[in-house]
Amino acid sequence: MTLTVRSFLGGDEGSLAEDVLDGLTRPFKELPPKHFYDAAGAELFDRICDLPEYYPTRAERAILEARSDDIAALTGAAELVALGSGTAAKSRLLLSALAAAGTLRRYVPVDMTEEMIRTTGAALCADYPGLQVRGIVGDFERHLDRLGVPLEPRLVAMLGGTIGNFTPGARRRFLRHVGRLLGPRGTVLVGVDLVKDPARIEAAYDDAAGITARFNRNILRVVNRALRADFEPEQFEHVAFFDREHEWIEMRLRAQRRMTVRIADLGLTVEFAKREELRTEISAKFTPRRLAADLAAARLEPVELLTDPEGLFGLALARPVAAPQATSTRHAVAIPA
Ligand code: AVI
Repeated sequence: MTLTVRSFLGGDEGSLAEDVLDGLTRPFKELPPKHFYDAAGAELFDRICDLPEYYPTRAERAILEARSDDIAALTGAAELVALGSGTAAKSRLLLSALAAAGTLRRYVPVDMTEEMIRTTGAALCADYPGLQVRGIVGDFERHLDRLGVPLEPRLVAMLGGTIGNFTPGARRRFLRHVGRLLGPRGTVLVGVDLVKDPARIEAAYDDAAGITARFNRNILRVVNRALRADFEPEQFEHVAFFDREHEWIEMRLRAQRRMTVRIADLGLTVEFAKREELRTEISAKFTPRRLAADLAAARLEPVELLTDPEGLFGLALARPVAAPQATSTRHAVAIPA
């Protein structure tokens, strides 16, 4: 069995402190969404994925179930890099297709949780004989350069719609960075939630059971625990709305009353006015045109945009601009230039 795991998280403890200092001392307060995901946040997110209102997970899975063989044929990948690999449930669909096509040699999961990488890595080694698993414990926003030399052709997958949680500039920079790591024959597969009826999108981020509201407030619990702060999460109301101009969902936490919050480890006191809002997440929704513009800005060219039958979600396959053409038209939606 060839499972190796390297961790790059050692000196990164400062990231939350820096983000809190930066984000809570601005006139419009903001915290980056990556801090939702402690153990409780990850569990709440898993529950979100099963909610009737939250369509992205099911739609993306439907695409992977229907089209992984096509993705394997188009990419011919020997190496699958999964950014934010989690339990590898979706990666398995790609791994099986690549194994069936006879090209699969290496799987590189990148995730913040070492235990998850070790457990899933061991299971994958058992299920896919001969597979090398090289786990990277890290934050893919900061540790992308640790992927090492590609085993070509490399396929980098960023599933789940996580790319939508980046601000537009960061999103393009990130895609450009990924593009540089692909090698000449590499491809990137990005999960993108598509623009649709705003009511449907808003329901997905404000479910009837209140799980997303708990997930949203959890970020305050993370700050309380890690930085000895005294936020009262229940005193913040969950807000989720679709911003039609930017075509993104915004999640915010709205103070129910005037509050003074002490963050002991930072020696910081933060004032909230009654009804003041703290932005905790944007989740961009894509049109084919916007996607094409982002890919072009990242020096990537579209190969295909695969969608589910309802057209809710897309998987965009792209390659570096200079790479030779791969073609397929089956069930494809053209991405306008
Ligand atoms: C992880 N990410 C793609 C999710 C999303 O839909 O933007 C996070 C999420 N936030 C609320 N619900 C789910």
